[in-house]
Amino acid sequence: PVEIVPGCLYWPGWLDRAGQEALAEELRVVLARAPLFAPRMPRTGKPFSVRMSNCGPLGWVSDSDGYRYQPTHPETGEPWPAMPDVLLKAWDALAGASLAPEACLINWYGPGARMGLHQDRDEEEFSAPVLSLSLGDTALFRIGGTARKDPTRSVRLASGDALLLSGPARLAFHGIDRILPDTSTLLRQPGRINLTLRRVRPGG
Ligand code: MD3
Ligand code: FE
Repeated sequence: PVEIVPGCLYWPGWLDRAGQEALAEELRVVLARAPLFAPRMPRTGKPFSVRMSNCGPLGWVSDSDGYRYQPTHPETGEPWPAMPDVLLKAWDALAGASLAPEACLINWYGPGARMGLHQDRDEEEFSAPVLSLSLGDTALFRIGGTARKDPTRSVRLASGDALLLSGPARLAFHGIDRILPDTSTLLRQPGRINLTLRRVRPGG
């Protein structure tokens, strides 16, 4: 892997085309049971441009009550579907000896969607890494340091790329500036899916 900033390891093309297609098919099954929802900003109620769902024991949601992890879908009330085995295998291969991931957040970016610079701090466990897998159109990803004003670097995240955030990068500011149109033929519609696998609660 390539180290983008300290603690941010990047594997371009970690999944080959067949692996990407297999994962996309697994996600169609997951999303049929846990449909994408439109999260809203806690204070303003403004919708995110990214749509979301989750799989695994816990899922990240955001509404007027705030950001949190919960075991059920905010609209169906059903438990999140199980994490596909290919995701657990990716975690085993890249996240080292960490305990199994508890949450996989599924972010769907349509052509105009973006995600502002932020830190991920809704977990109780920051010592475990976060693993990201990208599918579909390429994203312009930006990552800096633990202060918002720190300098940033940009990386194009393409379909099949993996990113592992640990140590000093776990609390780094990061975001998605834009999606580059017509950069992948994987998905049935223009856009991008990003998966983030995480531990949420401290483990034993
Ligand atoms: C750096 N997702 O879900 S993935 C998120 O492409 C999120 O959907 C973006 O930021 C996306 O919170 C970026 C790469 C990523 C994921 C988690 C991180 C970078 C990270 C956590 C800490 C630091
Ligand atoms: Fe994030």
